[in-house]
Amino acid sequence: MALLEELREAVIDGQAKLAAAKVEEGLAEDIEAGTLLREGLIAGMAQVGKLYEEGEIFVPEMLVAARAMTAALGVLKPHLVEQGVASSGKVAIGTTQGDLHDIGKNLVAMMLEGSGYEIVDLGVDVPADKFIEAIKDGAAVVAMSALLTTTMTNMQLAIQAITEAGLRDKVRIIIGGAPITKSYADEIGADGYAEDASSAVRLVKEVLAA
Ligand code: B1M
Repeated sequence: MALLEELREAVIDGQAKLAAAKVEEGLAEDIEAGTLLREGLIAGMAQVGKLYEEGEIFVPEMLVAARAMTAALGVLKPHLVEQGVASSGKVAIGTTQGDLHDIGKNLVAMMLEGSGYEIVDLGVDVPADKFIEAIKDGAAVVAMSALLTTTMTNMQLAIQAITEAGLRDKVRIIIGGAPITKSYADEIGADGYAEDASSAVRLVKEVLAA
C-alpha cells in the first residue's frame, strides 16, 4: 500500500510532520491503527536500525527518525488504546540504567494506560533505587525495558537491589526490549517477558492474576 510505504519513508527520512500527517491520512482512510503502527512506523524504524548497522546512516539520523516516530505515535495514541477495559493496578515503567531508548517503552506505557492501568513513567536511564521508590509508592508491577546488550544486565542488578530492599514479594517484575528473551527473564528471576506492547498488556494481566 502506497501510504504505508510513504509512512515508512517519512520515519526513515526523519520527517516528523510528514510522518504525523501520513498517520492522520491513514486513519482517515480507515487503515487500522495496528497496521499503521506495525507496517508503517515499526517497519520504518527496523529499516533505520538496518541502515545504521550497515554504516549507511549514523546516530544523528537515528535520532531524527526517532523524533518522527514519536510525533506519529502521538497522533496514533488515542486509536491504539483499548476502550473501556476496567482494570486496576499501578505499573512503574522505565528504561534500564544506562539506556536512553524510549520509543518501545513509551509504546508499552501507552497500551497499558489505554487498558486501564495507572502508569508511573520513570523515564530512561532509571537506576534501581527509582524502581524501589516506585514500589514503596504502591506500584504492583515494575516493567523494565532495555535495547542494548550492554544495559540489559542492569535489569538483573535492579532485581537484586529490589530483593535486597526486601520488596521482591511485593511486586511483579516484567521485562522486554529487542535483546531480551524469555530465557533471559527466567535467568535473572523476572516474573515474565513480553515481546511487544500488546503482549505486555496480556502479561501484566497474567502476573497480577497469578
Ligand atoms: Co540505538 N541502538 N543506540 N538509538 N537504536 C539500537 C538498539 C541498535 C540495535 C541499532 C543497531 O546497531 N542495529 C544498537 C544496539 C546494539 C546492541 O546493543 N546489540 C543501538 C546502539 C548501538 C545505540 C548507541 C550505542 C549508538 C551510539 O551512540 N554509538 C546509542 C546508545 C545510547 C544509550 O542508550 N545509552 C544509541 C542511541 C540511539 C538514539 C538516541 C539515536 C535512538 C533512540 C531514541 C529514542 O528512543 N528516543 C536510537 C534508535 C532509534 C535505535 C533503533 C534504530 C530503533 C529503536 C526503536 O525505537 N525501535 C534501534 C535498532 C532497532 O531496534 N532495530 C537501535 C522501535 C520500537 C517500537 O521497538 O524499542 O524494540 P523496541 O520496542 C518494542 C519491543 O522491544 C517491546 O515492545 C516494543 C513495541 O513492540 N518492548 C517491551 C520494549 N520495551 C519493552 C518493555 C516491556 C515489554 C516489551 O516491559 C515488560
